[in-house]
Amino acid sequence: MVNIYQNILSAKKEGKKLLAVLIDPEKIDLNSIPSFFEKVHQSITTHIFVGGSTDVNNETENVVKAIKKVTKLPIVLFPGDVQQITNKADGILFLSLLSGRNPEYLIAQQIKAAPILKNTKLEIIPTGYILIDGKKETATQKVSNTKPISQEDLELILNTALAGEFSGKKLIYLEAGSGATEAVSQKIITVVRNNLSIPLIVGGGIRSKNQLEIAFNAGADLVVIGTAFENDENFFNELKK
Ligand code: 1GP
Repeated sequence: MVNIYQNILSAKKEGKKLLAVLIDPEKIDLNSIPSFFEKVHQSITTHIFVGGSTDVNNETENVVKAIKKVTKLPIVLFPGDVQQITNKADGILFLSLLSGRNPEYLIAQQIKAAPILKNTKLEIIPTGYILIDGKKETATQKVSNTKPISQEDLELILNTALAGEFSGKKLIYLEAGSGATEAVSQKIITVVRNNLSIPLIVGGGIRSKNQLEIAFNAGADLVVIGTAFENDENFFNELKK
């Protein structure tokens, strides 16, 4: 059995940086998965995240099954809502949208998910999810009907991350939103990292090796990249093992 969270903790302790490729079930073609994963396996990718703000065709389970056939990397659900839960994955980021004030995404979706998760063997990883302004209105914003925190409001970002840790979240995820024009700044990552004990995930708008290194060097333990790989699979060549 994979122990996703323990592996993240060990990597953090050893200073080994982790990269998750985010696969949006609405955007990937099932037939392209084997060739896509040939590239994934040649790269420094350590995790596969599957999810999106919406999944209107209920494709998540089929996509996870197809991925499972071609990889041994841990598959972690990153669901936009309760409909996207499938026991075919290895784990789930059990997200609370801490930056927002919409009870639906703070606790109501989680209550709906509870009886489903109780009957799965998914590793459940409580995650404080913090939406930060990436200078582009994102799907998460629209679906959750919440506002992101301004990148200028460092104090609110830090206090939100700390509140997450103090309420027992095992991970904090700083999210600029898929396709963000401005990724979470180096300064924000550094300040949050220096004050947090639990592992830190950063994602949204990272589309170059340089940006990835900036995020890692600033203190992100795990970086999530989706759009850059969707737009150009050659990006994997820049991230070879
Ligand atoms: C979005 O953080 C992820 O939820 C990844 O964002 O698609 O911009 O890489 P990108």
